Amino acid sequence: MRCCRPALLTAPLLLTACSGWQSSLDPQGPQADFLAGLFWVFTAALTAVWLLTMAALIVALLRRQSARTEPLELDPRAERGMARAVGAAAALTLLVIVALTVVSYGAQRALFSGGEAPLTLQVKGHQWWWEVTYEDPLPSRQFTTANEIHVPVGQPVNIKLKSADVIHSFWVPNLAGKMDAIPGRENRLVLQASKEGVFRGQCAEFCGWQHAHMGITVVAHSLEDFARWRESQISAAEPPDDPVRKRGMQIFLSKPCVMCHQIRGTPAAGKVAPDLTHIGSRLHIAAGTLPNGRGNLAAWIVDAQGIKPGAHMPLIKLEAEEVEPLARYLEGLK
Ligand code: HEC
Ligand SMILES: [Cu+2]
Repeated sequence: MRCCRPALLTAPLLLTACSGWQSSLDPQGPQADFLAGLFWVFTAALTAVWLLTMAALIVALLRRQSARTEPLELDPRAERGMARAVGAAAALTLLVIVALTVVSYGAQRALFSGGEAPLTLQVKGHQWWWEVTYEDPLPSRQFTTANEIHVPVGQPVNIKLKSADVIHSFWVPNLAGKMDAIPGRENRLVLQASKEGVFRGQCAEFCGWQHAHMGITVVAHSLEDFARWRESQISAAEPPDDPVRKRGMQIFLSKPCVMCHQIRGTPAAGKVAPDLTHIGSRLHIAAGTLPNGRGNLAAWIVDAQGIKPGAHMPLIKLEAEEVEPLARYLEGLK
């Protein structure tokens, strides 16, 4: 494990998995950098305050006198000294609070400043998956996908956050802070990846039974790879060429699947569930719950409720021999 801070700090960092998978202490973009910086400034300042307080407490305990004189005799010089010490401590407290407020305000401003981003996405939270639409001035180049966001490295990406049902919260810790997705409202978040990689995110607002299975994956590519990916997503699904997959497509189109799911290029045009046009190209299925692959696709189709109880995909009656062609068809939708 690569560690990013001095040795003294490695223990807490090991606990929070400092590098790699879903950690705000391993920032991989400017927005996450600001937030991690803020975290370390606060941690350092508050540690110093705590240590000073404890030191003062120890000194006070050591200097404690057992008996008071009766009647109480006050030494005016000592009293003045103590009043000064309390005054200085109060001033220092105020100073620390004001300084931390200013630092935090500065980081907020930096986070929300960014001008026009070249790429704008709409991300809509659903119980319990994410709908992602890539905006384009040309309607024919706009497309929708699910649970996986691809972004070009080194470019700010503007995200418009919405919700279809309850409050969700979009959080990809390595790239940016949290932002709520609220029904009837549009929130904005900017994120940017500094290097290529796959970053995991998570719904961060309890949104019902399968809240914990509402992951999101962000894949950052070089500009050329991103352009290639985008073109492939804009295109409709390739019609299957082998007999098994052809049969899989017929099965899909003859089942209630089409009421909920869309596969562009076929009559399936449902809008209430993840777009499956290029499902075969995604890394995971069911919002990060399972790695993508023919076996898991088959398992999901046969028993979505066993894998993700409460998910809004019902049990659909299939014959045993229908499962394999269906899974092959979906797997081939690259
Ligand atoms: C009543 C609507 C509905 C029907 C009918 C339906 N699904 Fe789904 N499906 C969903 C929802 C909602 C999800 C997202 C579940 C989640 O992740 O919480 C989903 C998820 C999926 C996924 C994973 C998608 C992804 O991006 O991870 C696949 C594959 C899938 N369904 C295939 C099918 C097939 C094949 C059928 C027909 C046999 C079918 N579905 C029928 C609603 C439906
Ligand atoms: Cu959620």
